[in-house]
Amino acid sequence: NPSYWDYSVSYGPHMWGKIFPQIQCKKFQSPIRIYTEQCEYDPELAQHPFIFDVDENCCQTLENTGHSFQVTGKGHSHITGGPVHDEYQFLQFHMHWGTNDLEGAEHVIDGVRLPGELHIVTWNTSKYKTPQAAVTSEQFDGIMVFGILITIVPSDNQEFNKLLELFSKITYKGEKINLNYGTILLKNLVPKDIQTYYTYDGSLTTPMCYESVRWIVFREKMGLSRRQLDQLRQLKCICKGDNVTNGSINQNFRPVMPLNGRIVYRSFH
Ligand code: B30
Ligand code: ZN
Repeated sequence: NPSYWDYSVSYGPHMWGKIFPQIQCKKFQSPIRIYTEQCEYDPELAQHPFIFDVDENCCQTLENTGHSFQVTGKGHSHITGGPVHDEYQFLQFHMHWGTNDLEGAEHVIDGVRLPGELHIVTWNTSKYKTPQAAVTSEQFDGIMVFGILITIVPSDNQEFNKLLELFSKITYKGEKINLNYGTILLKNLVPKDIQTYYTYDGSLTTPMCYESVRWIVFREKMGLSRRQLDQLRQLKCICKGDNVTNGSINQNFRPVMPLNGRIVYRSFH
């Protein structure tokens, strides 16, 4: 398959530009390195606080996409505030992690690479008719992705455990289940402080790497235990029955991309 990609040596991030020549020419890619001291403090951001008005019914399916797990939703959410003055709606969340605890996050902040990063993807319902139109718009207001970095803590994250308990049903690529009303509460995965963040214009971190993203990287992190991170590494990037020895998704992050003169703003002093 000429449009196949993954995170391996042959089909991974360093080959994406060869597999999809369009990606090679793009200049405003994600993820990036962020240095707090080099960011520009934008006092305007505090004038438009984020409001996450998300319904309990917002998370509807859980699937193994072959490159991560993904919880998808529909309707039932209104996300406003922040740098773009439009209304956004929850689309999906997924995560990136590594083979070990020293890697996995996509954004590197002040030189530190954390073991994982959760991405909450929302699309601009004020300007676009469909999520697809927003994702492929190549306009930085198309989608807003909220990045939440993961740190290791001694005890389990209880809300995240509800998700991990269902992983036995989505071990293989393509497996998908419906979530009962209220099984996963998006509200409980969002940090307490959503007003302290970094923000910049960038791209999807997976092919086709469309430059349609206003990134929001929260300063507050999410704690997961070592055991919980190990459970993520058990998910498989192969289909059930495929004759492959390992096939685990044990590394699904893209390396940092050049800033190319972009300014990263911060909402805090
Ligand atoms: S990320 O947050 O920058 N990692 C998409 C959204 C956010 C990110 C990456 C990708 C996205 O919407 N991709 C297009 C849709 N996908 C299907 C999917 O959502 O599961 C197509 C694909 O990539 O083959 Cu994976
Ligand atoms: Zn992502």
